[in-house]
Amino acid sequence: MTQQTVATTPIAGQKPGTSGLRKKTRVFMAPGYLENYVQAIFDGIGGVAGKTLVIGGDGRYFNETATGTILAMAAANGAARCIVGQGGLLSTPAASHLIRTRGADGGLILSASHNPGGPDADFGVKYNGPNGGPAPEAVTAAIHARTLDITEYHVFTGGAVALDRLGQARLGNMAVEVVDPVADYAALMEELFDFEAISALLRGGFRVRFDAMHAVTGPYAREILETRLGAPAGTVVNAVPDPTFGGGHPDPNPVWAADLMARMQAEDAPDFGAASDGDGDRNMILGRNCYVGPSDSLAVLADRAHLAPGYAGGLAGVARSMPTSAAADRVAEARGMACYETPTGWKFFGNLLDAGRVTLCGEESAGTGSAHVREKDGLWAVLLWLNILAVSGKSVAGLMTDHWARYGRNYYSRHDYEGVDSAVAEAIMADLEARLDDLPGAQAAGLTVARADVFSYHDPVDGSVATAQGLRVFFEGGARVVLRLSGTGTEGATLRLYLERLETDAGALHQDPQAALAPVIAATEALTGIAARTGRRAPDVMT
Ligand code: G16
Repeated sequence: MTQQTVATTPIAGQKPGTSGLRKKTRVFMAPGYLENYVQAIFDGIGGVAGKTLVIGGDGRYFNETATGTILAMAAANGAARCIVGQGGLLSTPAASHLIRTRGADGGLILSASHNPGGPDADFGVKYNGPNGGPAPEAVTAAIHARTLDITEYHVFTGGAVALDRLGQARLGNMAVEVVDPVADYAALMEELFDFEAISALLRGGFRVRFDAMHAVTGPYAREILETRLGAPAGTVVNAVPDPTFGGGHPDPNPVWAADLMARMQAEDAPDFGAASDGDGDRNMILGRNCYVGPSDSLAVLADRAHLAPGYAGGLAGVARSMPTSAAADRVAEARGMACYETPTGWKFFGNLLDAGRVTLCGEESAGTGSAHVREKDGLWAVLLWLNILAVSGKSVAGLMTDHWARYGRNYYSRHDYEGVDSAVAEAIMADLEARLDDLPGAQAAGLTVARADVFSYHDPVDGSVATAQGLRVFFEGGARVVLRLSGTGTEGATLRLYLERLETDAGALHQDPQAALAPVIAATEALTGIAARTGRRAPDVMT
C-alpha cells in the first residue's frame, strides 16, 4: 500500500467566516492536525480528483514540511497535477498569478501573513479558488462545515518530491512541477510597469530601501529591483527568507518596521522606502520624513495609476474596505469612476474584479492591489509608486502635498488593542451595538453623533449579503469611528478602532494625524470606555 486512510475527528477549530486557518505552529504540527484541515478543504471544495493545484507558502517555520504533507494528500486524493514553488516558496500574489496563468483549479497557500513565524509563533493555511483569489464566503462555509464532521483523511506514503529541484516529478499518479517562484511574477510586473522609466530613475541616483523583513518578498524584490531594474546591490535588505523572520514580526507598519521608519527620517535618508509582510501581499510606503498611510496610498494610486502602461487606459473603478478612509472615494468622484465599499477581507473584492467593475482595490490594513491578480500585492504597490514617481518627477512628500491640496486630507489612524480578554472585547462591542439606535444626537467629548449603524454588504455582482461587518459611528462635520474585532489574531481578541476626519482647510493639512484626530479619539473613549474596561492606557499599535 502506498496510500493510507487515517481516521480522524473534528479538530481544526476554524472560525466561521474566515478564509483560512491560523493557529500556533505547534498546533499545526500536532499529529494529524494539518492533515485534518487540508482534507476538510479538499472535501469542502468537492474533492480534488483530476484537479490541478498550486501550492506554496511564505517560508515560515514548518512551511516545507507542510508543503510535502499537502502534496502527499493531494496525490492520495487523486489530484492530477500540483505546481509548487521551489523550496515550497511562493508569495501570496505570485501564487494567485500562477493559479490564473496556469488555469489551475485553485491553490493552497501556507502562511500566517504578517504574524510572526517559528515553532512558538504562528502558522496558517488558506485555499484560493480558480480565479486566484481567497475563497468566497460560500466556499469557506463549506470548508468550515466539513471541519465539523470530518471522519478521515488520505495521505500518499510511497515517496516524496525533492522540493529544491526545479522540474517535473511524480508522486504516485500525480504530476508535480517544481517552479521558480519568482520568474512568472517578475514577467507580469514587466508587462504592467514602465521598467525603462523606473530603471532610469534608479540608475540616476534615486535611492530606494526595500525591507523584505526576512520574509518571502526578498527574492522577488532582489530579482526585480536589483537585477532587472538595476538598483544598487543592497537596495533590498533583510532579503533572505528566514523561518522565524529574523525573530521579528513581518508586519510592514511603523511599529514593526521601526528600523526602516528611523532610516527614512535620518539626514541621509533614501528617497523612497518600502516594506512588505510575511507572504508579500501587504506593503508600507515611505518617503523622506513622510509616511504614506495605506488609505492615502490607495487614493494616490487611484489618481495616478494611468501613468503606468498597465493602467494607461484608465481604471474601471476603485474599491476599498469599509474601515479604509474615504480618500479614494474623493478621487473616484472627481475622476468619474465607480467606487465600492466592501467589508474587511480581500475576498470581497473578487466579484468586483472578476466582473470588471473595478481595477484597483485597497484596505487600511496595508493591502493594495489590482485586477492583475486576485490578492493584494506588496511589491506591485511598490512598483506602481516607483512608476508614478519616475514619470511625475516628484518626491513622495511632494505627491502627498499635491494630493491633499487637490482633494483635502482624510486624517486617519487605526488603534489596535491586542491580546484583550475576549469576553471584555466582545462586551465592549455588544454594549455599543445595543446603543446604536439611541446615539444620533448624543454628545461625546464635544462631538455630536450624526448616525450609527452595523455595516452590512450587499454584493452587487452575486447578490450575497454579509452582515455584522463592524460598528460605525459618524459624527456631525464628517468624522467617524469604526469598531471591529480582528479576524486574524491567534491570542485573545484584538480590538481595532478606525478613526477618520476630513480636513479641507489648506492651512491645516500638515498636522500630526493623532493630534488632528484627538477629538474623535476622545469621543470614542467617551462612547466605549475602552481604557477603563481593558485597563490599557494606550493602544498597542497605532498606524
Ligand atoms: C487579512 C485579509 C485582509 C484583511 C485582514 C484583516 O489580511 O487578507 O484582506 O484586511 O486580514 O485583518 P483583521 O481581521 O485582523 O483586521 P492578511 O494580510 O492577514 O491576509
